[in-house]
Parts: sequence; structure tokens; C-alpha cells
Amino acid sequence: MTTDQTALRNLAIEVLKENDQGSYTVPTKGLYPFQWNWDSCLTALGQAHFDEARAWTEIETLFAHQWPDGMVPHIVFHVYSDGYFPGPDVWGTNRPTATSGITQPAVAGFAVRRLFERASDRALAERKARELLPKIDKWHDWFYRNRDPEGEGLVAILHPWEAGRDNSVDWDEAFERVPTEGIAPYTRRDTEHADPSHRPTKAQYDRYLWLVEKFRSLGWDNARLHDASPFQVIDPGFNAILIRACADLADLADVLGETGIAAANRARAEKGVAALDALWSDKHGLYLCKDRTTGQLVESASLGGLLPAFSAIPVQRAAAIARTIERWSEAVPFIIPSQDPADPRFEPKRYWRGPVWLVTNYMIADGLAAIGEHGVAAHITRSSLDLITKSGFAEYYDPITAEPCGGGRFTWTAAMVLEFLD
Ligand code: 9YW
Repeated sequence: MTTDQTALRNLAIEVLKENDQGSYTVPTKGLYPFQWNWDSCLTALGQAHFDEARAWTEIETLFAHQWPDGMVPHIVFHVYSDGYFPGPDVWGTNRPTATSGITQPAVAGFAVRRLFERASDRALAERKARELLPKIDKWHDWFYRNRDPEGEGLVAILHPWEAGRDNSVDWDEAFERVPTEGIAPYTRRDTEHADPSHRPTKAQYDRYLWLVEKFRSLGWDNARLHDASPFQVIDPGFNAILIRACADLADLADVLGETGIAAANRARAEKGVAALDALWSDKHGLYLCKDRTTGQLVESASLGGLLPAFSAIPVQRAAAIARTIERWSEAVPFIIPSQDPADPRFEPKRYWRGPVWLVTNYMIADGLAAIGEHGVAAHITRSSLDLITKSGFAEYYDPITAEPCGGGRFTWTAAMVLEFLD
């Protein structure tokens, strides 16, 4: 490591420690004062670079709040704070420790396998992996039971927050069918912490809340939510992360001699990869979302369609994704933008409608490196580290100007820097 890289590494560790609450880490102070699901799993990968035991605790804490039916919620509200909206009272999930009622991308299976493989404390890793294995398997089972009722091999998200890409262009059309009538009056808090012109719009927030109120009125009964939701989107990115997690969990289960868990997860992954192919778009060189309520593909070339490179899709598809990233990189100096820059709906500063995010960069680079696309993977890594050097550990970045956007001193950005420097 060069002196500059060592300095960057130390700064990243500082950010992780600063946001550490003891047994979980907040994404950033102020804007996001609780534990978020996929943030925590990716954060653990960063923590493992300087404290393996702390990394295992991060994921353990998340799974301590798994619902009895298997769902792992997207937010755990450990300590009350009125700095975030919607808080526990709006969700009304009646859990012993308040949580939200929806889930997030299932990166845990991937993260746990990676922690296990790299662990230097083998005894600790084996104990923790054995404890987490059945819990993650139960979560995967929950997905296919509740979000794939017809057994097609792909799961639907019922709320944009589940995808983790809150205001992606991908949801625009489906959102036109979500009503806003009757929602309780509310005051947003996010716009007090971040530039409102970079955040989701009021029209989007109204719909986020309509869905929350609808699901709450059904008592958060996951057996009923899917069919009752006017928003059911099959997101290739979300599915690819779940497919990768199933495949990784299967490999881990094999090592640990848990043959039943291995077989179930391998079958889920294989069925998922086969089903994903129906979402491929030759025109865009990536996968598209499918709206399950209409059966139509969604005409939006986004990051969600590149993320399947993270899973075991056919090599020619992953290579085509690499070419798409190269094409997009001719239009913007920093990659990977979250929307095709040629799309008129591309907005370089508005959250998931154009900006670059290091977590998605990491997953796509990992998948492309695995199939030998080292040039594009190295380009993604370089761009990610350039953004940090220029603009610090922001939540996300403008792909044209490198401007740091959203929250500052951001946990998962710092965690990904430790991974990129490795
Ligand atoms: C929100 C914490 C979360 C991420 C999501 C991101 C944002 C929360 O922040 O959502 O209220 O908008 O979109 O992916 O997990 O970092």
C-alpha cells in the first residue's frame, strides 16, 4: 500500500468507528440514525479489515431482529430518534424492538460467506457462520414463499425502499398506479439534512407512505401483502443479489456439512438465474424490471439492470453488461451512474436517478472480475477511489462533477473503500 492509500484506509476506519453504536452502525449521523439492513451487511465487510469480532456482531445484531416468519426488516429502530421520518409509530409493526415492516436487498448470505472465507480467527468464524446459516436460509425461504407466490423463480418488491434504490426511474410507471388519497399528514425530515433538490419528490413520498399505511392496515401479515399491493415489481438487481446470496449460502453450507440448506439454496439460485433471462434487453445491453401487475417489462435502463453481473448469469450476458458500462462511461467521467446518462430522465444529483454509489460499484466490479472482465472492474475501482480522494466519504456522487451528495461521513462508503483498497 502507498502512503496515500494507507492514509485513505485510516480515514475510512475513522468513519466506521465514528458511526459505530457498539453492536450496530448507523449509516450516517443525523440523516439515518438507526440500523439499516443491507448497509450493515456491507459495513461488516469493512469492519473485518480491522476487527473481525465486531464485523460478526454487526450482522448478528441485525438477525436478532428477524421476524418470526423469517423476514429481516429494512430498519431496526434500536434507540428512539425523531430525526428520521417515517419513524416507528408510522410503521406500527408491534415488534419487541421497533422495526420497519418491509425488507431490503439480501446481501447477508454473500457477506457472511466472504467474512467466513477471509477470517483469520477460524474458530470464531465457524461458530458465527453456524449460528447465522439457518437464519439466513429462513430469510431466503421467506422471500420465495411470500414474494414469488406462483413459483416463477423471481421475487417481487412491494415498496421501492425494499430495492434500496428509493426513487429509481424504474418505479415511475408503477408508481402512477399507487394512489395517494387518505394518507395522514406528515413532515419529512430528510430534506432538513440533505438538499431537497437531490432527494425524492413529494409525489414519491406520498406514495411511499400510502404503501406503508396500506400494509399497516393489513397488520403486516406477509401472507397478504403481495396480492394486496398495487406495487409489485420484479427488479433484476434485487433478484440478482438474492440469487448470489443463495449460491454463496449453498457453498458455505456445503463447507459446514449442512447438506439440506446447501441443496435448497442451490436450487433457488439455479431457478433464479434461468428465470432472470426473460428480463434481458438486447437494445439496452442490460436487464429490465418487470411489473408483475401488468406483466410488462419497464423501459428504464438503470443500475438495477447491471447488478445481475454480481450473480452467476451466462458469461455472454455479463460481458454485454461490461460493454454497456463502457458505453455509459463515455458520457460521464465517473462511473457507474445509476441511470443511463442518455436517458432524458437521468438526473446527476438526484439520489438513485443518476448518481454513483460505491456499494453498487463494488458488487458489479466483483462480478465482472470473477468472469475475467478485469479492465472494466479496474475502471470501476479506480473511479470509486478517485471520487473518495476528490470528494470524501459521501453518501453518493454526481457522475459528471464528482460533487459529494447526500449525507457525509457515510458508513458503507467507507466500508467499500477498505474493500477496494484490499
Ligand atoms: C431513506 C441507508 C439507506 C439505504 C438505502 C438508501 C437510503 C433511506 O438510505 O434509504 O430514507 O431514503 O436509498 O439504500 O439503505 O443508507
